[in-house]
Amino acid sequence: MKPILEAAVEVRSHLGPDDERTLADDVLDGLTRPLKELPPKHFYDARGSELFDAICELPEYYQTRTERLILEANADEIAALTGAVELVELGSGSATKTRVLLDAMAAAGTLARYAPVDVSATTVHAVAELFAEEYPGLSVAGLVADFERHLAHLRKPLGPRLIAFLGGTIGNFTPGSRRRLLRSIGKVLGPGGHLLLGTDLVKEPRVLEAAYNDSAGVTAQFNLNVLHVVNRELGANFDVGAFEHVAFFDREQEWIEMRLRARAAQHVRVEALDLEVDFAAREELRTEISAKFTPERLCRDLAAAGMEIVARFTDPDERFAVSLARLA
Ligand code: SAH
Ligand code: AVI
Repeated sequence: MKPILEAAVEVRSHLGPDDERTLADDVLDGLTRPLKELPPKHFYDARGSELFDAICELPEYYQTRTERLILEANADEIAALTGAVELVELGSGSATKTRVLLDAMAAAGTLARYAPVDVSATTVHAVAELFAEEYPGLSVAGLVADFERHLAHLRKPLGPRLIAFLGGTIGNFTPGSRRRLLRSIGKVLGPGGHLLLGTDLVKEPRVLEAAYNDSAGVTAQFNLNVLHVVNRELGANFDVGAFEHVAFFDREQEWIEMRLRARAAQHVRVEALDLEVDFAAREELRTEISAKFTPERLCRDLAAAGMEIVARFTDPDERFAVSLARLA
C-alpha cells in the first residue's frame, strides 16, 4: 500500500501563559500539603531533559537499553499486527528508540505520519526537525502539550494509529491518574488503533534502587533540578545545596519513590505566589513515583481503562515489558 503523504513538519503548542499556572498551582498545592509533593512533569526543562538523556546511558539504568532491544526484536511484528500508518508518541523526549518503530512501519510500506507529544518544547522541535530530515516524505506533526490535558488536540488519524507510550513513563502516575490517563488515551486511539506501552517490571529491590541511586550522581542532579525550575519560573529562593536526593523501593506499593530531603531546617519564599514554606530538618518532598509492574497489575489497569492486551513482549530476564493493547 502506498502511504498517504502530507507536507513536511508542523509543531503546535498548547502550553502558553496558562500553563505557567500549572507549575504555580502544583507548587501552591504541593508545598502546602502536610506531606510535601511536586508532580514529576516539572523536571523536564531543557536541563532536566538533558539530564534524563544522561540517565538513559547510565550502567545502572537498564530500562532504556532493555526496551530498545525488545523493540528491535519485535518492531516488524508490531507493524504487521497494527498496520499503523501513523505513530503518535507520548512523552517522546529525545525519541531515541522511535526510529526502530518508524523503520519497521516504513519497511511495511505504511508509514505516513509521526506525532511527538511532550511538555518539553525544545525536545519536540528538535525531534520534529530531525525526523522530517531523516524520513523524506514523512509528515511530522509535533505537539508541545500536556498529555493529561491536551490529547483532544491531536490531528484526526490518517488511518490505523499506533500510540507509543514508552520508557515506563506510565509508572510515574499514581494508580488513579494512571487509569484516567489510559482511559483518555483509549479515547483517541481511533478506528483500529493500538497502544504500545512500555513498563518497567517488579524485580529485586537492589537492582531497582541502584537504577535510581547511580554512582555518578546524575539522578540526584535530575531530582534537584526541579528546585532550580521553581526558583527560575516562580522566583523562589530554594538553596538547592541544602537538599539531598533520596530514592527507595516501596515494597508494598511496588514503586520507586524519589524525594528531596532538607539537610537542615529551611525557610523558602516563592515570590510569584507570595508563599512562605518551611521545611523541618530532614523533612522530605516527594518528587516522583515510578511504579513497577507485574503482568496482573498491567492487565488490571488496562482493563479498568477499557483495553485488552493483544501481545506482550519482554526481554529474556523479564526486566521490562512492551505491551500492545487495543480497546476491548
Ligand atoms: N519516551 C522517552 C522519554 C521518557 S522521559 C524514553 O522512553 O526515553 C519522560 C518524558 O515525558 C519527558 O520528555 C517529559 O518531558 C515527558 N512528560 C512528562 N510528563 C508529561 C506530560 N504530562 N505531558 C507531556 N509530556 C510529559
Ligand atoms: C521517565 N520515567 C519513566 C523515568 C523513571 O524511571 O521513572 C524518570 C526517572 N526518574 C529517575 N530516573 C529516571
